[in-house]
Amino acid sequence: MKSTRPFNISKALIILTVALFILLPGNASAQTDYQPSPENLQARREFQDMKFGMFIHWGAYSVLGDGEWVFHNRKLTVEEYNRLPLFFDPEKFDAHTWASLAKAAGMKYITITSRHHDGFAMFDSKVSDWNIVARTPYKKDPLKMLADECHRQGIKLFFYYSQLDWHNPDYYPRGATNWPNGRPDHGDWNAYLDTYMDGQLTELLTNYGPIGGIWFDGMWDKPDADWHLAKTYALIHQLQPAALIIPNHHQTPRPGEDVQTFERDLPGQNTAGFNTKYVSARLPLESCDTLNDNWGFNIGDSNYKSPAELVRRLVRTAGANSNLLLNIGPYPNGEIDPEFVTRLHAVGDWLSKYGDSIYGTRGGPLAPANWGVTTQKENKIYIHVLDWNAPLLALPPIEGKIMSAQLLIDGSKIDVTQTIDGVVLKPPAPKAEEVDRVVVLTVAK
Ligand code: FHN
Repeated sequence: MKSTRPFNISKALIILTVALFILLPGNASAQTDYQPSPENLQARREFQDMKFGMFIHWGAYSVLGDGEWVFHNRKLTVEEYNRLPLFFDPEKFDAHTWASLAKAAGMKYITITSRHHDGFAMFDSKVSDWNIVARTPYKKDPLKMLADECHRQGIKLFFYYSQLDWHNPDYYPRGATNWPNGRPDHGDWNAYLDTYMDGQLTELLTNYGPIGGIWFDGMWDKPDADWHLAKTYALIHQLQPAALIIPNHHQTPRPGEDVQTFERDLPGQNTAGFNTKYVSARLPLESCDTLNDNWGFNIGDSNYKSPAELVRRLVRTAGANSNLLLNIGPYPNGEIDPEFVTRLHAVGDWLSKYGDSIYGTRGGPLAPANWGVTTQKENKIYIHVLDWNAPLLALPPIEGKIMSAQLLIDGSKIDVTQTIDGVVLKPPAPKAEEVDRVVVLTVAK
């Protein structure tokens, strides 16, 4: 029906002003006119196909073996924390070993902290000498070595970048995690974003070859600040159009962002309490979690998840149409805890047999349930039976005629009945050591 209300000129002016403001660079509302390039759209699809990545939290903080928040948790001053890099000397770091471990685990990408909230750059930065090359006895750039090795081994490398900074005086006004650590009560916020942060991002996007993207974290420290997102996002997309912007701000995705990520949660569940329940139907999804309880190396944390838990987590994540980014915190000397290594190998062994039901798939036609989840690829539907002991499994209706049902592990035929009311499967009894009975349905298209 046509509106009979008179045209309200002042309302129109407000709308126009807001629209102009949003479109101006340097605004918090992100890259509103962003049209992902064809390379970016292709990179998003490839990202979804990869399904499993290695998250690495590693920095000067690893030396204290007390997690990546140690600067904040111990309420150290900047002067005190400045001593830490003096004895950070990761002489056992070997990029080949790290990338090979990711590969053996069946992981297709690595996301590593290029700098965490302590602001300490783990790369050769000319923007500030608060970095591993200038301040440590090691004097080398591990990210360069890792980038080169990842390129050699065909692993995509993403850089985690903390927008929150506990060290730089220009991170001012301070945010929710602020404590008096000796920084002056003034600072140049615009310089922090436009010169420091964008300067370092430019380095990361020009000195390390093609990278997978930037994984942002820390905006939640100052949720109402103007983060100049439009400017920063445009810079990244201009430097490397295929690079994906993955923001861990725990909010609804904004224009210019390429992946929606969730922390310690399956998309939409918000069991962690700080994630949004909104799940994008448009963007690839990712969920990150720790292999034990910590992100950065914590010497007192032996609460490792078992291989079966890890596999189930991966399967449930894929069933939720999402990638899993699984974290390890290497030792300060560059070695990786053998407990991580054995568990990652076990997941890799499982993937070498069941990978068809994970890689390249999307969430399947049935909603995740207690019994399990589904994934799908072309004309195959993978039924992941995770927790079901009865002889018959009754499922809701599945579209398309089911031509066959087979166990993925050995191709043996499974009895299947399909009616308009649903599908009934007769899977074999679970084996003691089996974490996931995968039944492959081939569906006529
Ligand atoms: O504070 C960080 C934390 O140290 C870690 O990096 C995780 C990884 O998702 N993100 C932040 C909390 O949201």
